[in-house]
Amino acid sequence: MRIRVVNPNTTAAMTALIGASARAVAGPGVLVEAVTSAMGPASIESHYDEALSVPGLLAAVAAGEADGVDGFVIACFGDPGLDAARELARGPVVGIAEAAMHAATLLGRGFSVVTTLDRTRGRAWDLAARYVAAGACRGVHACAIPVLALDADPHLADRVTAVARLALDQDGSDVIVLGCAGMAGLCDTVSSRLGVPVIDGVAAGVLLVRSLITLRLSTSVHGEYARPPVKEYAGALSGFAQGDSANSPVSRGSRAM
Ligand code: 2AL
Repeated sequence: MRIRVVNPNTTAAMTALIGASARAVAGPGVLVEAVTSAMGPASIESHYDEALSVPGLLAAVAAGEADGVDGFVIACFGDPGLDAARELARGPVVGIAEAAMHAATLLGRGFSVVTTLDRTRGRAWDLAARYVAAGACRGVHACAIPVLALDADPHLADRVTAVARLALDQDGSDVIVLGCAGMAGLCDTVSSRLGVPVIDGVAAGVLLVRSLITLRLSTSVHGEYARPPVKEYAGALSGFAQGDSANSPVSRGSRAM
């Protein structure tokens, strides 16, 4: 089984961290292919970044389709391009916020998210409103560290632990969700310090996709996630038009289910 984990920002060092977290849980018989988006922002921490990360993400999904991978994880906590990726891929596609928030609801009555910058909190709330029942997400807290500063911060685990401890107290939550793919290595440390489950969406996403593939389940093409209609795309995005597979960065595969 091949699972492609796409880092939709263009920072290869972060992809290496994401790949290590994914491989640590993938299990035997699962080949994890961690790839970096070829175009877009170096990190995703605004709505603008997120919007402009989507073409690169979709190109990476299309390349995975052409290579015959079995499923995808979108390894950014804003889950950029998730619905669009589902329209392109034959296999299941899961976002890391989606995977982590769903997992959190299986482990406690309420969870808190610990994310990077304050300005990314709104997106996390939007995703919680989409994915989980009202009240399940009890708080979203920022640790005020930019995405690309995470791996160089010698106090990262301390900072995330302190913010998570505050979140548990303030929100009355039972579970912590880490709100950035760049926090992937912190679960065990923060969990052992706080005594609550701490969820990394990269690991949760890989195992969720693995489960769906094992169950021979994939995205339904019955309704909204049917293939996008064929039409012209203009300008810099002309190569993204569906139906012209010859030169397209998002050429189609065929999906049975
Ligand atoms: C992220 C993430 O996971 N990757 C990225 O570039 N930005 N999330 C975040 N909350 O900052």
